[in-house]
Amino acid sequence: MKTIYSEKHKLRDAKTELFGGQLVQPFERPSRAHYIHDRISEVGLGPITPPNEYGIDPILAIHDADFVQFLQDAWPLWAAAGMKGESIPSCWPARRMSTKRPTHIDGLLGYYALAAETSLTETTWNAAYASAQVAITGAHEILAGNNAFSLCRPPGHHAAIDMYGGYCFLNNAAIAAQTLRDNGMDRVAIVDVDFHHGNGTQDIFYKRDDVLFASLHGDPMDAFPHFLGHADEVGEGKGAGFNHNYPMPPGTIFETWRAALKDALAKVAAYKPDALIVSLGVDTFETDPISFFKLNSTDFTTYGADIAALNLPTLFVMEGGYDIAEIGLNTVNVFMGFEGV
Ligand code: SP5
Ligand code: ZN
Repeated sequence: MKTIYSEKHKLRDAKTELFGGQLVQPFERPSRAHYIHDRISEVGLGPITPPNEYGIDPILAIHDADFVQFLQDAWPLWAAAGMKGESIPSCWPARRMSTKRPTHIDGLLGYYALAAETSLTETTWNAAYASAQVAITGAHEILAGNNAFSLCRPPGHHAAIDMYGGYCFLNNAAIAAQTLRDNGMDRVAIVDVDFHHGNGTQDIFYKRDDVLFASLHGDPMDAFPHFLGHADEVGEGKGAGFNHNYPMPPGTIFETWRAALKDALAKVAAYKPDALIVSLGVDTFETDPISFFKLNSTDFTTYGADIAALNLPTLFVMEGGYDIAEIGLNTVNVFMGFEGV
């Protein structure tokens, strides 16, 4: 299987993440992609190639133009306001407050952020843009009849139509799905196996029946993003019945998780999509520092084979995973299972 990878991911290298009341080194850091890249080379999974340049239009097919402009303007505005650290939101339009879009950068950050842990930096936009190109290039591999892995970094599944956060800025998997739709595919399914609920992807496709979304994740009662991902969120309007959430409690073991995956895959099979996109986060691993599922390394191989059994054109898009020493092994194990090696 071919991997698409851009060196530009290194431009996303924030120094700060708000975690437990302290500013710590971000869990989502450049070495994540390096470990995955190295493991792919080590096992000889297939060629690793840079993305093509598809421009801004496929991004604007998913995200609001004012939001995309904000991602580019935020750092210059922050710096011009004389701020000393990285760009962190500190206030929000909470219940019964105005939804008018403010002009001051502090207001804009609260307007477009869904969480405070994700600092913006001078070159974050450049990395997010390159990550989206990696996803779009992967979608074009699917259109050409090949399965592929888009080694996206920064990740994307928390990014909504007009919101960033959860280490995500542009929704790479959603942009890839829309690329498939805009190039002749009628139905696309997205299965999100990252530990966290894919709130952004759900938001984007919630009222649509042409992209089915299923997410397995830590129950939002206990886990980020806390405010979306419940089982009763099933889609709206035309989209009713095309959104499937599988929230699971702390300590969930593979047997339970795999039963949920099989249920989700059965729904995908019944939908008869032209292609499958897997939002692949390996933060379900037992020693992930911010998550609470109990998958071990061989479980990733097992579920890779479960996904292959669908026999659909499949694009894997990288999302989370923060036990960095094991991220290469766990990610590539999914592909080993998928390819039956
Ligand atoms: C792409 C992705 O995996 N994003 C995850 C973003 C999670 N950010 C908030 C994490 C808050 C974690 N609190 C964990 C407490 C652990 N004891
Ligand atoms: Zn995650």
